[in-house]
Amino acid sequence: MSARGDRSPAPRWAASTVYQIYPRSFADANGDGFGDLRGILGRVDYLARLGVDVVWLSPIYPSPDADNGYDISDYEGVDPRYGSLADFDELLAALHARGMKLIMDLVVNHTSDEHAWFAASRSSRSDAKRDWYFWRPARPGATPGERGAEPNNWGSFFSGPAWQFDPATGEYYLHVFSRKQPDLNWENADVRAAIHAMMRGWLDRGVDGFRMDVINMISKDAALPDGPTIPGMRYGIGVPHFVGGPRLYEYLAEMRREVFARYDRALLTVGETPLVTVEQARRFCDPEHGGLDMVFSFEHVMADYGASKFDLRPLDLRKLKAIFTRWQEGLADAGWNSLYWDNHDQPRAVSRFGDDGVHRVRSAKLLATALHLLRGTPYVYQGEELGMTNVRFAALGDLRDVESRNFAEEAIAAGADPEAVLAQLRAASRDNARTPMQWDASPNAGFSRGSPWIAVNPNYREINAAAVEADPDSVFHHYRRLVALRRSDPVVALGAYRELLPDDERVFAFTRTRGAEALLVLCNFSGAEALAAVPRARDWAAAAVALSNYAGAPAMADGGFRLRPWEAVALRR
Ligand code: TEU
Repeated sequence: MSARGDRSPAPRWAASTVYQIYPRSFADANGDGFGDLRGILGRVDYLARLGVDVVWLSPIYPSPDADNGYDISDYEGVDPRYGSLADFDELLAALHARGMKLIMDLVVNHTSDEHAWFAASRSSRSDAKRDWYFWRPARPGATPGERGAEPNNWGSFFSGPAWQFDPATGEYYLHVFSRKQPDLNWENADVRAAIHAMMRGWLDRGVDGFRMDVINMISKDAALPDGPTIPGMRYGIGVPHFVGGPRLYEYLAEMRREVFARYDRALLTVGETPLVTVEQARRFCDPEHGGLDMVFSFEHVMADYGASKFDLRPLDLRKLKAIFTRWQEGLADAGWNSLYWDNHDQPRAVSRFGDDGVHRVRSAKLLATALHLLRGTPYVYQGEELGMTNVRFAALGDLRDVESRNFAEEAIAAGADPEAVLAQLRAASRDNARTPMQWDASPNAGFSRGSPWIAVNPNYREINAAAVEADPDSVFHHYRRLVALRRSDPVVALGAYRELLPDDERVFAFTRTRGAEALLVLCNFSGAEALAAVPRARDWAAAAVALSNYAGAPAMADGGFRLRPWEAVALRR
């Protein structure tokens, strides 16, 4: 990365929009029911029409697929189900030819248990790669392999303990995700060097950067101590001992030296950092520390959590707004925000924060407006631009995701009512985001001529890309306008953010200003009319509509603007 005068390297991506592709569910060219690289290749013009600047590919590497490719068995190849390295090169060239960049998913907190490194590591206690993972004996006095004998009390994100007993050598290995995802030991310099070499390999191939999976978890407290416990919870909380760990910034500085500093073209680096705080985000983006362009924060997608991520509550808009405002203000002079509602881990935003019934189109556009007119780099997840919705899964057996399935299994074993568990997963399962992209009204939504690996959402006849591209008033064209506006309008890209009505329960109102230019953004997060009582509303009476999900500006009323149901409007002065 080239040196820059200012503290924050990120404004480089201020005018850019990123599009996330989840390859297994995007487009299937060979009819095996599974998306592939040639399928994506057939849709690059669609991406160009949407106008996005950067494509992020979720993992395409060889994988036994315990976690849909986030369990990698070979970092240097392409899984044959996705195609070949030659297909990859062709896709990269096709994107570059259209002025788009490509970033890869970098999943280096853990490998698959079927990676050759782990196969060697587990083969014997004296193997040269033993120390590449975390191997520990049973708790003193406990019988190895028995319940409660795990080296510490941490639970896995995907249910059960974070340790798996391996009878071959009589020890346990650590996996903070599934047991098929053993954690790499970054304390070992050879591990780090192997990862750096792999990263250089992809950059030499021409990729433009990385989305770095759970990168804030790579440094663990070497003592691996027990975590705090909560009454009623079966496992301790390991998070304080492995999120934002002691050597994290040192590892990132080394990665910058060994990898990124060797390239003089613009590379995009975005850290996926669950539980990250504003302070940490500033540090991640500081060239002297993390050196990343930006990180994904999670607070806004946890705003509706009840007791857990599987206990979603109706959104309290004030809480959501306070989170956005804290992040906007906290990264105003350093660091840079990543802006997202949807990704492959989140239920569909229009179902969760909007209204996927009668107001689906309007509320999908509102969510897009509220997010894309913030300061930061927006990410669009495949299908979001169609207004794709959650799925009404008929039975637990319809779910494919390891997190959802393990959760259901554990909850039901503990006595939960299966119907209640299904209801929880309908709202919260990651599979809501993972059903096939809806291209048209033909069978399987035009995703595949075979049998899709997960069922298509039955609403594809109404909600699909062919329909939205043909309709100038669609969610797709609204996203297209937002992407274009960000590129053409420095107020959108760089303007300062100020929130106006923090206590309003239904209206999200903010301004973006830069010199004499200003935008006023008003979003009514409800299906009823709402008064946006912004201070000095009259000053905006003659303002032009820069973008709206209704025809015409909202009516002025005493003390503000009268917003229609789910109305989202940006006024320019
Ligand atoms: O996710 C990290 C993560 O912590 C969560 O967002 C995750 O989705 C889970 O729901 C926690 O409860 C990343 C990837 O995006 C995800 O798909 C992978 O499963 C995970 O890491 C492991 O690689």
